[in-house]
Amino acid sequence: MAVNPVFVATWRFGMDAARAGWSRLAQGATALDAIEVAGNLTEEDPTVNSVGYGGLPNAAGQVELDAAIMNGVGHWAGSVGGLQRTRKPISVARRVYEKTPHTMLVGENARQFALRQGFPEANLLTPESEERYHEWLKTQAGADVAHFDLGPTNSQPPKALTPDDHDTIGLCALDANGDLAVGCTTSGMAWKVPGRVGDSPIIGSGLYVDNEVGGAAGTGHGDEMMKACVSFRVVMNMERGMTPTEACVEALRYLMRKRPPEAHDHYGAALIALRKDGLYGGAATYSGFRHPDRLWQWAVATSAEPVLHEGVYVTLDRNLDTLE
Ligand code: SD4
Repeated sequence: MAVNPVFVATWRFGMDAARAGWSRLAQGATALDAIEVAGNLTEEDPTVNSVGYGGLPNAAGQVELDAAIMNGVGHWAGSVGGLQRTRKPISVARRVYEKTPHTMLVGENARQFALRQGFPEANLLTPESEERYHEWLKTQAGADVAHFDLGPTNSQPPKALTPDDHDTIGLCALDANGDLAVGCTTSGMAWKVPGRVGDSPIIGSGLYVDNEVGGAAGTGHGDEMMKACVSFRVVMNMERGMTPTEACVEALRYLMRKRPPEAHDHYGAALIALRKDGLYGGAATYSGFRHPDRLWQWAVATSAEPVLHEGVYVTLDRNLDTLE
């Protein structure tokens, strides 16, 4: 029996991805293909400065991309970390699982793999992202930014997010066959320490899907989120019978419970989830994403025109649907 397709994407700019993904699903595309198309759309948009071409660089001025794709059918996953000078990283991630016996490739060797697969070498900096990098450099007072550690160490509270730090696109799709796929693609945190890989390409952290249960994807402070395998937890919560929203809320609370309060007062973490039956949901930490410049919004398409959702905002003991 044909299922009504659903496409869910993180953030307001995910509206375009949701529209493109859903339209593919409506034409009969698989969830996996719809995820790739929607991911590419965002990666190729130079105005989105946190994903793909036009993404903000690391402290050394290099754009390092993280991306992953996971197919519910066959439980396949492919992923790339720290990929430089290559456009469409989610497509490279798909090639990793389609063309190699492996799941994740990183750094220069991931780039060499992409070249061999026919992805041309590309400059990922736009004039705008380069200018913003030079503006940021001026604030660093001549430090050797390519070699120093930025901000507090792991044993201290995480650095509060700035608007530059967020906006990974996380994607969940349910196709007309009732199959699921998920994706995640990002340039990661702006001005990160060179070589840093975030949660987005880590299966179970940035994304996870179980074709019998549902899928999930995350955005926010990856160094926090990967400590709790949040996407895996969301899917396991749904398997135990929670709704997608309840599953996201519980996973965020788990992360907050595990980390000291001074840590979770500072970070933003947000999750989307899509269940096998088409029910969807999302949630974010109130402390990180309550700022008017950084509202937790996510796009859902169940028909040609997606709808923008906001919230649920979560503290350790309360759910707050919208800003107070
Ligand atoms: C990272 N999770 O690299 C990404 C960044 C992000 O919203 O999603 N920010 O940590």
